[in-house]
Amino acid sequence: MTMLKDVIINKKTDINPIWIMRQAGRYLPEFREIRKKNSDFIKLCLNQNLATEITLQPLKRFDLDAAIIFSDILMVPYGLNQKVEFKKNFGPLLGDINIEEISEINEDDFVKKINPIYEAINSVRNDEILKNKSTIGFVGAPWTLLVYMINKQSPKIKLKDNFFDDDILIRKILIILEKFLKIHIKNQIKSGAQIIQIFDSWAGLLEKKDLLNYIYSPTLNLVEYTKSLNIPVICFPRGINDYKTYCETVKPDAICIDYEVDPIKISKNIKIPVQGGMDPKVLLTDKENLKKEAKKYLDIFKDHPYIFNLGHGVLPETDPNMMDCLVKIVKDY
Ligand code: 1CP
Repeated sequence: MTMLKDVIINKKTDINPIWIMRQAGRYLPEFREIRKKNSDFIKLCLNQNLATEITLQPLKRFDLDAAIIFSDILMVPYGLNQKVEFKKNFGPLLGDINIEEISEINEDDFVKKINPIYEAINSVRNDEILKNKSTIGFVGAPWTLLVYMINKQSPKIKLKDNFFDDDILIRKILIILEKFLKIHIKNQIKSGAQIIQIFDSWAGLLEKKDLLNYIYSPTLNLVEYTKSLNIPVICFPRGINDYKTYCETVKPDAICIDYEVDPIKISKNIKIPVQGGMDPKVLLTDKENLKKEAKKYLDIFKDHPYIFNLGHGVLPETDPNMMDCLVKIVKDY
């Protein structure tokens, strides 16, 4: 059993595995080298050999305990025939939704369109470097995908004023997303993913009254489905505030926390294994501060099953030497 699974399933507290959200990506010069030559991000995600290579890049540098497959949550809207582009200095830009067209897509069309992702998972899983380490597959949570599909750009830029107006459209999309996210989860597992993480990066945008409809119940369905395939599932509802209710309602096997919540409160209130928390900006400071901040999390979760990670993705301006230092701090703890 890998360390990661041992923490999640057997609730081990004497080991602290580490992996980092967005560990494969923009802060690594070897990624930027490949990215420079591949201006179409979707095509890059669908290039089996390059996706495999990029996934393994951070593992060649650092003693991380898991690989997260190089792909994107927006590959699902892409598989559903919504236009998805990544524009430089802007982020994702999606096309209009044609609900009739999306409703007609079947499993075969969807799988065919994004099949190289599954092939990349398979080659990552079989790489020597992953012996005794975990391969993590992922999906975006239905709510976060809905945000991108309807808003058509990052809500960081602006969330449409009339976002919730077309209630019928929203309900139709959520049903379609549930079906195809399950297909995507199933195929990642079949190809070798040993753990699934569900990213709900925009969970913090909702008011409390809307959590049940948009977050709790659609995510619970995916969690139950993943568990039924005997694969542990980690949820990351960034900005949710009330992590306790989230865990009790959605029942993931482990919970990934963001950098705005108080880790002491989490360690007291939450019984399931915890992952993450440290502010990615700490990696932009100095080694002494990094040591202090990393130890803070390790100390707080000393008697709790805990997977080291950040409270959001590693920032592009991070010095890889700081990442190296972080991995060593966690391993030497
Ligand atoms: O070079 C580039 O410009 C591409 C940058 C990039 C990368 C490296 C994007 C565009 N996606 C990714 C990879 C990616 N995305 C991974 C790979 C595995 C890893 O190393 O972790 C994963 C897990 C994701 C997941 C993802 N994509 C999320 C959830 C996690 C999070 O950061 O909150 C989200 C919200 C996206 C959408 C997305 N993809 C890319 C961008 C720029 C964005 C938009 C983010 C925003 O709205 O600001």
